[in-house]
Amino acid sequence: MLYTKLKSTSKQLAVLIDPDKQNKSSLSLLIELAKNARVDFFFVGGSLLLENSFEETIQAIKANSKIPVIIFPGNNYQLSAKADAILFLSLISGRNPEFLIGQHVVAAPLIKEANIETIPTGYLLIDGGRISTTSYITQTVPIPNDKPDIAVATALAGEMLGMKLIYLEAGSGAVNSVSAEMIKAVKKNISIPLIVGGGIRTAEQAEEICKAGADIIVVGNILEKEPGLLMEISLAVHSNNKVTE
Ligand code: 1GP
Repeated sequence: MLYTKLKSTSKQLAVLIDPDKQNKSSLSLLIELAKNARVDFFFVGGSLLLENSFEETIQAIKANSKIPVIIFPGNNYQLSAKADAILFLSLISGRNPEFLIGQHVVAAPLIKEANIETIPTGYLLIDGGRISTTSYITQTVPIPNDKPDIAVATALAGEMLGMKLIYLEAGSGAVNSVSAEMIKAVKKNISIPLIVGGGIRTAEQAEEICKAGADIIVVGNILEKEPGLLMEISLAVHSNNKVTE
């Protein structure tokens, strides 16, 4: 069960792969860098995919590494039996029924058929300083970044509804990542693992976000431009584990 690994007390790093943004050679390079940097998970998906390379991407990762692959779906088309698990995301910061339950109804029988681990995840979109693709596609308004109370109440409701993870998302390529203040407030109030992503570009940011209480850090966009940053970001995340390991 991957959920057991997701809820480990160690800080962990997930690399988000948007299949549209990778070609064969950039993907192989990223996989090798991820292995060297001891990345904990690959997340695969995107709010909007224009090319049909989702399955192929997962296959390439599975063929070349043992790092678990978790589907981070933008919609119910993003499904593959080759993945190890899927984040069954409900966009609980929004009020669009399609992304709260609609897509899930369509996907559920297909996920059952694919027989992969399903991890119910409360997905909260936080204002990252510009309109994100996720916000536009889902037609939902993000939680203002200076309103930690709204994030806390929403995350709590997610946990009370039985969700197993909370994901604070500033949006891919966000100008501002989720604030330390909001992360601290949410972490203090929930007892399930907290994932934070969107706009994390440096090791310092990753470290600050871990220290604020994130359990799993997600980095995507910057690695498409500067894959070489992966090692230092990974060291920053994993250095938080030294005392307990
Ligand atoms: C987006 O949280 C992820 O869904 C990662 O964001 O691409 O900005 O790293 P970036």
